[in-house]
Amino acid sequence: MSEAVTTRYQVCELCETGCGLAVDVQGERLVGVRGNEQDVFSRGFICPKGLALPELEHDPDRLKSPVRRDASGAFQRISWDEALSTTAERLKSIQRRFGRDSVAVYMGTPVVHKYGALLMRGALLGALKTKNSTSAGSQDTSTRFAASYFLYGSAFSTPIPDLDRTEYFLCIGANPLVSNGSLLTAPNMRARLRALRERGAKLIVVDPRRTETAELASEHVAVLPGGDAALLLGMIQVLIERGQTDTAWIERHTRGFEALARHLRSFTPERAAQLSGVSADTIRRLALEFAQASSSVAYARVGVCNNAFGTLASYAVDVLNIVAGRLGAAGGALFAKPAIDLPRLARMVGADGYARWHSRVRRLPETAGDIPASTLAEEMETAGEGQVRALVTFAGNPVLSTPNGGRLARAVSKLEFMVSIDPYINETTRFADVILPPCGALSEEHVDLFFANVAARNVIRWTKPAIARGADERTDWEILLDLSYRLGGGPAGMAPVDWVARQARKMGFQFTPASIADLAIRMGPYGDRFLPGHKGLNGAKVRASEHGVDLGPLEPGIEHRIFHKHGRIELSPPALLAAITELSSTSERARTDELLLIGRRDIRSNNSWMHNVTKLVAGRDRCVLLVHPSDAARIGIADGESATLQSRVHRGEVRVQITDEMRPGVVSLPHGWGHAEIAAWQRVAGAHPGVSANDWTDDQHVESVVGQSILNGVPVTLSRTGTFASPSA
Ligand SMILES: Nc1nc2c(c(=O)[nH]1)N[C@H]1C(S)=C(S)[C@@H](COP(=O)(O)OP(=O)(O)OC[C@H]3O[C@@H](n4cnc5c(=O)[nH]c(N)nc54)[C@H](O)[C@@H]3O)O[C@H]1N2
Ligand SMILES: Nc1nc2c(c(=O)[nH]1)N[C@H]1C(S)=C(S)[C@@H](COP(=O)(O)OP(=O)(O)OC[C@H]3O[C@@H](n4cnc5c(=O)[nH]c(N)nc54)[C@H](O)[C@@H]3O)O[C@H]1N2
Ligand code: SF4
Ligand SMILES: [Mo]
Repeated sequence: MSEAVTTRYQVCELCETGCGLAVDVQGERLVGVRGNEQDVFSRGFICPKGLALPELEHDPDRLKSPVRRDASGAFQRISWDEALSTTAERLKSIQRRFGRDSVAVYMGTPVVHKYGALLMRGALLGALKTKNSTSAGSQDTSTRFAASYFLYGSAFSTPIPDLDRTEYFLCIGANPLVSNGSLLTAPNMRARLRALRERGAKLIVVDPRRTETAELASEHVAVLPGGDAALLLGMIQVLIERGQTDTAWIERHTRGFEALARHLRSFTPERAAQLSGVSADTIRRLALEFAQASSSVAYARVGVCNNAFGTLASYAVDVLNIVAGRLGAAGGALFAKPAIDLPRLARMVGADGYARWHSRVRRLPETAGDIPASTLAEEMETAGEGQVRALVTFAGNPVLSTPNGGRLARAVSKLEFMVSIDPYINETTRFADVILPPCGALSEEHVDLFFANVAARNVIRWTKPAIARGADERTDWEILLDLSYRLGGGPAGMAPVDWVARQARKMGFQFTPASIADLAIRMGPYGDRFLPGHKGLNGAKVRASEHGVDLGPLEPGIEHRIFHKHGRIELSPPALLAAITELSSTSERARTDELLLIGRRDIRSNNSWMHNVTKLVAGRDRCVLLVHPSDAARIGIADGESATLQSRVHRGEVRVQITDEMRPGVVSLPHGWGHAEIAAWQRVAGAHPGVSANDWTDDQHVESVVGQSILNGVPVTLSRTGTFASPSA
């Protein structure tokens, strides 16, 4: 007789949306995943990636135990104890000989999705104490972090659009219909954006490509890649000049407005038009519409964060909201009030800051604890004190996700030692000496942490593991903690606390993410503060609510997210006034045969790592270069042909798809492909290899405030294969 199917409730951690899942289990085997209709946050929504979770969990190519690379390059199974002790000894030995900075750390996106990993990442960093620590965040969010740090005094003060109430949504460099929303955790974007249009509100999409989101919009503005800062500053200047700013609000809540206004004088709509590729009339009209709508909000994401003026543009988005009186207002940009107060937690553990240290070779600044990922290869290749000799990657694939990935692969292959915490042998981890694979995400608890700070509704969920893990499987945080102890550290990453934790551990007490989360909830804005009989929240109460605890809609107000000692929003931070000056002296792009390369995401894909699931890669090839018909005609290439794409750092073949979705002069290639090298270890991905966009992006071309990689707006030339494109000056 077959066992009965039971349903358990979990949260999907594959993307920022965090949909509630109903997980059907037979015995301990996962048999199906559905959206959980009772989930207080997502109310049953689920996307194709969530539905593919069983295939992902059961993927036969996932590593189930630690492995070591032997002399022939093959991976051999080893025990946890051997893997962890080898790793700790090698890392310690390298740091003893070459100093702390000789070990670099790269952490990828999944770290931010998992509360245990996020709370324990500090343990590893505290044990290693290297300044060469970087993450995927330095590829997509450092600019946003810096803008918030300057404006509000915390990198983690992140306003989000009040989508469900706004009358005017200016969506810039984001494609929420495909990404499901980023720094905007709101399930079911399609329904939300449709509802927005149906109630008569306007949706304006600013993007060099007519995206899936733009198809739903009232208006699509095809900006030039990298042109957003100029466009936004031009709009702000129009509002100042026309007296359309909210003077009373500005006076009460901000400082530095006069200095900003002086700096913006030269940003007339005509000047902004030259730099943004959007006409002066459109800039004027958008600005006035924005100010005159009964409510409005501007929001920007990856297309803006990782372009040439990413910090300035991220700051300008908020300044536009601020001068129009939209920050902290219903239908404008609101701050969440999560049960675990992320900005305060980040300050406590030292994760918040800017330029507290710099990279060795190029002197690029740290932002929120990360130096830019684009420094990795040069730090490995450049001899001298502090040269990187070893690498730890944790849930990342920098060879495919960071600029000039080919250079990074060559540098990584020459390291003295490398360890990766990852379930897959991927384009990066294939160089690791040791790989430590975690159990599947559904075998871990979930607590809403990072993304609750940018969620469209205040909720907290604490779910139990939906499926049991194998006896020899470990969670990410257990791996991090064990390794940290072996390196001489502990769970906090702070010497005195770690010393106490080590003593407590000898007596059998284990510091866990759960105990930290419980503490953070109890001391948070809804917490019981450890008072007996108090109605507030604690970990046990949250855990007892299977479908989550609803804490209500976002509320107007900004006070809880201003961390400057003076208590006001800083509108004139020197670094940003300097960036305005830098932008205003930029010259208009000369007309050449040069094209600008931008990225693209796909609903069934997630960066580089879900291409080993058949149903997520089936169908037509998605790793194609989108080219406007006028560019294709000029170059002489036909739809479906292969052509040669060349940048400063790379020349290679791509398959072309001709479409008028693109702004002329701009081409688009998705990142995260290029799996030919790993066909032996990821059989499905290897059969759908594609090419890696980051072979063409440039590690030496970075944004000026935080040094974030410029992954959107990379100069390239395209030519018929066999003909030679002369590189543009
Ligand atoms: N050209 C270009 N490049 C880009 C971008 C772009 O738009 N254009 N986007 C950038 C952005 S936004 C990002 S975030 C980065 C992403 O960069 P990365 O984070 O480096 O890349 P991912 O492909 O997300 O890699 C995730 C890795 O984590 C592993 N993994 C999955 N789940 C778990 C888990 O539970 N535990 C552990 N330990 N490992 C796990 C996967 O196997 C995979 O190897 O790429 C950036 N690169
Ligand atoms: N299905 C799916 N979902 C994902 C991911 C995924 O890979 N697949 N990745 C996840 C991750 S790590 C992140 S960070 C988020 C990203 O979430 P989003 O930012 O919403 O997603 P992108 O598709 O990168 O959107 C960037 C848009 O910017 C446009 N763009 C490029 N350059 C410029 C420019 O200079 N100016 C302007 N205005 N626009 C520009 C691009 O055409 C693109 O449409 O998505 C997350 N969700
Ligand atoms: S949108 Fe899809 S991938 Fe993202 S959390 Fe929801 S189900 Fe998971
Ligand atoms: Mo990202």
